[in-house]
Amino acid sequence: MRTLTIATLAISLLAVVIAGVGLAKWSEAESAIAARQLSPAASASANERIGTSALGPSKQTDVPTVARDPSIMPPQITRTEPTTVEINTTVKELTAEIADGATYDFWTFDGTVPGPLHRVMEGDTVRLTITNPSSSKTPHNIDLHVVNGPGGGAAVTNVAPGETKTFTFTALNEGAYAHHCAFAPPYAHIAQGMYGGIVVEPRGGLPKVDREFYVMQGDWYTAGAFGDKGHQGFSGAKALAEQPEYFTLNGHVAALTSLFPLRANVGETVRVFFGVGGPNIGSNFHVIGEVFDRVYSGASNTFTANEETWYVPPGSVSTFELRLDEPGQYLLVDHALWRVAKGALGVLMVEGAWNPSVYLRPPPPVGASH
Ligand SMILES: [Cu+2]
Repeated sequence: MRTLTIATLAISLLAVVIAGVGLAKWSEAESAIAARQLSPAASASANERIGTSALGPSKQTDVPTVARDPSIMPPQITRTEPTTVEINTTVKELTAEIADGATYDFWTFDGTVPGPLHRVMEGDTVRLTITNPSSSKTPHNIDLHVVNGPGGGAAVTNVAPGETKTFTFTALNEGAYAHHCAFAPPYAHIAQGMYGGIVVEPRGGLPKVDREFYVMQGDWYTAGAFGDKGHQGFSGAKALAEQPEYFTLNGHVAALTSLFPLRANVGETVRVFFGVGGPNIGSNFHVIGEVFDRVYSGASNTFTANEETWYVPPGSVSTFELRLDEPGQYLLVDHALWRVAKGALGVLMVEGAWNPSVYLRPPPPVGASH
């Protein structure tokens, strides 16, 4: 599978800057990405705290990756009357690459990390059916943070391999919410990738936007070090110490850079549902070179206007809206920027005409050909 490394992306983006297309606040990302080039001695020193295991060869994969395309979205709600919505979700335990040349045993909802984004309206009755195929190795369930009731659904959805269960809830509260597997120990199931989002829109739906995206950050505790090739097992010691080797935006280190970069056009309004599966580490979500026009962690009418960086804790989804004013490449980062060196990076590619009234570029050097 062809994937650019983060360092390669950094170099290509730097070339874009030199070419004069421009990338605001580049130095922030550049310095964080440069951390990727730790000296062997520095890497060894960092690894000594928790330890790393030598890896066996990569396993045969069931799918190349579990990375989720952030542009695959359920349609926006336009109706005004509540209805009954059926949600069917199937557990899939899959071996796939978490980074180039490094395989991992994922547990997922419906084969991707995060699982699909579900979308209902305030007041809807939701009938959710979860299936755990007989090929699975372990039981699972689903806890949806939008549910009002013990366990958020987990208590009545325990499914052993080969079982299917259904429960019904009413979506009382507008907002965007996380869901996850809570089968004991829940932190282990989340650490394997079992999380996703559900949006409860107000009656009549959220304001129309030109594009929507769905992104969830996760932290990963692998036996080997970041970048090692081979099969990465799960390290409980690193998880307990909250020392992840990898961060991902959508289930693969390169998911939102080379696999599925976000794409939009100048003048468009964009809504990003950004969540954190965790299990341990929240995200300080920031888009380098843009200001969020509206951010809301709860109901849409509680929005904060004009925000730069917004903390999204583990087990939560917040909504970010922005209007795109200039073309270029905008990096999505966790602004605890060392995490970029471990994979907490995406890119939004924006095409269209330059608007010098918003961002005036310096003239090219004398003698330059352009
Ligand atoms: Cu599970």
